[in-house]
Amino acid sequence: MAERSSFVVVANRLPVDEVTTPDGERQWRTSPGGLVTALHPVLTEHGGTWIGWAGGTGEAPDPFELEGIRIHPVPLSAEELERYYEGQSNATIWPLYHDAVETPVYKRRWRETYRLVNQRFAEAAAKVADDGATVWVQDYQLQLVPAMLRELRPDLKIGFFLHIPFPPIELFMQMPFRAEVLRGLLGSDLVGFQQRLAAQNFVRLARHLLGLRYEGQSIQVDGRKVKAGAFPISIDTKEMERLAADPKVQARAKEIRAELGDPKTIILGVDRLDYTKGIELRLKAFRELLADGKLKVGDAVMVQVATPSRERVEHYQTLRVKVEREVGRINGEFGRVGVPAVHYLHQSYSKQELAAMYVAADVMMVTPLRDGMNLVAKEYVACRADTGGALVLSEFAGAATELRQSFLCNPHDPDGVKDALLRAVGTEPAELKRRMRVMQRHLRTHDVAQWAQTFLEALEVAAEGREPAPQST
Ligand code: ADQ
Repeated sequence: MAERSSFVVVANRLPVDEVTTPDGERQWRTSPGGLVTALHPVLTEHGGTWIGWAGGTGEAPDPFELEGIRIHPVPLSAEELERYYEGQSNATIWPLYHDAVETPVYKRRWRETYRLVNQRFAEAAAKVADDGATVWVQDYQLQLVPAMLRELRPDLKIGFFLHIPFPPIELFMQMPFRAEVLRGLLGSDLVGFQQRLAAQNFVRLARHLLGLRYEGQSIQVDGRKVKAGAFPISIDTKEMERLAADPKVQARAKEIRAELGDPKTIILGVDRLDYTKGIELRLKAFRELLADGKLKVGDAVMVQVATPSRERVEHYQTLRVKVEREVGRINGEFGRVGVPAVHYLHQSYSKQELAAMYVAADVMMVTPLRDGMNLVAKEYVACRADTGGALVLSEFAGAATELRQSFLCNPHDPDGVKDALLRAVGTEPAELKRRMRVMQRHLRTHDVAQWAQTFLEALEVAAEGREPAPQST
């Protein structure tokens, strides 16, 4: 039998990409990402395994080792990908958990496949986990895994972290298999959320839906205690600061400014092309400020990077059309030959190029209607060492709890967004630097490594204290 691991991560995606080398050879390499960076030390120290989907459909590659991490691919068929991932995960749960800003779609066959795929992930984890191992399950695609895994392996310490918001009871109650999802999560010893409010929604829901007792953030389930808590995720702050200070990145930032015609103000948006991110309302605020004469083309330019995302899901196709229409409208009305008002880039970029954009931008607009955290806001702050710059940030992003020195706005109020953008543009550089420094200091101590460590320590405590809870009467 293959060696087993004392630490296992279970996530929808593996942190690897398959690439073709110059001599035409297919090779795996780790994909850059905060989660893998944060967990890499823990994984290598414990001979850890990462279980997830490798991309592609059909048979999965055999397990292999890469940079000290054991990689355990889980297969998905084309139909499973459509039903479990695009359907149940991204057309049902994603919109529902984001305040139903788009109408969730409910389909029985999607739920059935979600269950089946979650069972496959749970079985893979049960197979590779050593006696008493720690298993950390990630995100909304795998909410049934904790209970399925506990059923198979009651000896394990099981943690779950939800990267997206957890909705209030009234919304959660819409979901047809709501009790099953909740019981799935309650299979954990510790359930982590981005926000305290989300953890509160969760414990209240446990009482409302299943009649379970709770004390503080601790729920009593079948004679066990399940803890809920807030663990706001963060970025690799040092790495981001290092990138921003890199002379090549600095030079590229200057070049970007020059390419944009050296305007007074560069306003930047960087998001996955997702309807939760508030891209349209940001464009609208910019258009109205141009129409009001409060901003002028040439003085101010907007750059909107919209990373391609979930392109086969209908909500996303509609959004793309709407955003591109709005960009066209603004440029049509306000642009001049060779001087567009908005530069729209539907592309992926390297971390270096993104850092150069952050360094070049005077104002960063992060205006989601709802967002678990929003790492782009944190990345921008980390890149602005000593240079100031302004962050316009939605109150509905998890990051708003921490980044209090940003220009906060309510994205549902167009005038509020316009006002925050104008204040950001008009604030004195000294004041901007002061605000940025406070936020930077926070990110230096609250980085992604600290996030992972805090969660894993809390999981240890939660699982240690797994003495039978008093039976509820
Ligand atoms: P996302 O919704 O994907 O994450 P976010 O937190 O902003 O949102 O992370 C996006 C990441 O992708 C950032 O690291 C950013 O640099 C990168 N990125 C964006 N555009 C890119 C581009 N064009 N090219 C390359 N990279 C790009 C979900 C939740 C969030 C939560 C995170 C982490 O929705 O609320 O903060 O998980 O928990």
